[in-house]
Amino acid sequence: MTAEKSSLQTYLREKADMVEAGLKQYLRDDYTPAPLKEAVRYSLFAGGKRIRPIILLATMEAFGQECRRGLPAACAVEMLHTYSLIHDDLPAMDDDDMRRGKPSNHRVFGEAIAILAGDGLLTHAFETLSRLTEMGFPADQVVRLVRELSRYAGIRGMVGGQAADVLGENRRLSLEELQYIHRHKTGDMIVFCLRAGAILSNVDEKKLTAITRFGEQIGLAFQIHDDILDVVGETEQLGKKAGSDEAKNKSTYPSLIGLDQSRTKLSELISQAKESLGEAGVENSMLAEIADYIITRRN
Ligand code: GRG
Repeated sequence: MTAEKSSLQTYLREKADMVEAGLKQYLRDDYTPAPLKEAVRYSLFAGGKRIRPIILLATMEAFGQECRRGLPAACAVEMLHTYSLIHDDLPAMDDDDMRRGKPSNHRVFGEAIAILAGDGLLTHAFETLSRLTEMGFPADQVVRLVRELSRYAGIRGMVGGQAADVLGENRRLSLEELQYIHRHKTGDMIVFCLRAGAILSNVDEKKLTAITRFGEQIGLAFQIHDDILDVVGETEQLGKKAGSDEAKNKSTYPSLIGLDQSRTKLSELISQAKESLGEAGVENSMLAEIADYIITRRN
């Protein structure tokens, strides 16, 4: 069955299963102490959607590659993403008790082990990424991805966005400030996934630029939809407490421009994103369906 013919749900399930198996393979069990191991496994296998690694694999397929070869990069992204969720839930950050439908990591294992589980996943992500060499990718391509992941997850990327978010708490932000936070905190990891899939497919600069733009557009859309879900979603379905943005006095798209305008902005972003896909020459790939899924998902 080709990727185009399978339904989106089947496609997401198949790819999530591939990621699940890869995570087990690359995490391994050969480390101690046991509470650290349990805390790492608790969050990594707590039922995340795996949308970031799926985007990376789908990008490789869109550019005609055998996506399994990108599995080390896909798993590295999910490890890094899971670290960011564990740290985001800590009392010093968002102070959330629930994540992925379960008590958050520090509520089960305590703050010290939760911080270390996050640190461990962040570090292990780079060991996992380096395993691309075992898939036959040349060292210079792997080093390029190490640099890209450091850039998009680090101080110029996700961590920078998170810092701006923390510093902006309890203050009404301008739309520009909020967009900056969303672009970096959430968007940059999605941009990395698209760029990594494209780089591993050896695309030219023009296509890389177009696919990066697609990532920026769906990354912002992902977070705006997340803001909307926090207002209209149900705690049980979300797997975390609904209404927490308002309770924490956070600036969000709905709080700044209202629900209707937030939805309009979402549709605009997705149609622009599809134009970017066209410029990258992959408008008929699963990436187009994933863009639609991002703004219709319920959790
Ligand atoms: C503390 C050193 C240090 C760094 C902090 C915490 C952090 C770095 C960054 C936060 C990044 C963050 C939590 C962004 C929010 C992105 C978001 C919408 C997450 C939810 O992603 P989903 O919906 O969740 O893909 P699942 O559970 O499906 O994986």
